[in-house]
Amino acid sequence: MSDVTLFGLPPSSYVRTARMICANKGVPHVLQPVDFRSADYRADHHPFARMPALQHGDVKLYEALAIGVYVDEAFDGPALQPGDPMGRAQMMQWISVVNDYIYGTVVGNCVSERFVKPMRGLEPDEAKIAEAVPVMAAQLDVIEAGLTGSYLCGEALTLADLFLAPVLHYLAATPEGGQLIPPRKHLETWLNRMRQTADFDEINAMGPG
Ligand SMILES: N[C@@H](CCC(=O)N[C@@H](CS)C(=O)NCC(=O)O)C(=O)O
Repeated sequence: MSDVTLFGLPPSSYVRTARMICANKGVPHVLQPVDFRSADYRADHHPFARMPALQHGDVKLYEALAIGVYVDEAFDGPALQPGDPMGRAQMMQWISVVNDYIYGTVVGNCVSERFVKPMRGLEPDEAKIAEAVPVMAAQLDVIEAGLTGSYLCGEALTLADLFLAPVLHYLAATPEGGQLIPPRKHLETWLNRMRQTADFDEINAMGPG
């Protein structure tokens, strides 16, 4: 039995990424809900007050990519990183794309407006969402063009897919995603393929987690 603990809240897409990495590696984990703004959490797990963080014995890590590389390399199971330099660089490129471009637009400007604000009793900012639509369309076009195989880096599932999937699964549940995703057939097929991966439905359940 593994003793991996992930710290975070279930709706967080980066927590979902870390959980999907564990699930697809075949590493059991416990999800420990946190008050990510608390002084204790900052001191013990994440000095930047974000989620996820990981603890495995004496190992403590934060940042989803660091967690993903650790879980992939410290445990037996299917490799979640390409073995060749170009493949690995391509995987890192996609992860940077998710972190630096996709997450901010899709989660920051659309998903948060559609799901998080209403949960707090606030109205979504329709102008902000409308402004994000063409930006998301252009970003999704890049992914659509890049999806020449079954996964972002060819025929094997990698960490890159596990960074992107929770974000686009959220987007798909918005009216904007309902318009933007279906015409992009490679992307839609990929997302449906990702929905078949280990524990996807449990980890990516909609609604307040
Ligand atoms: N660079 C971090 C980003 C993590 C992150 O932004 N997580 C979000 C949840 S999806 C968070 O902690 N948000 C809390 C906040 O923004 O205050 C990583 O890769 O782990």
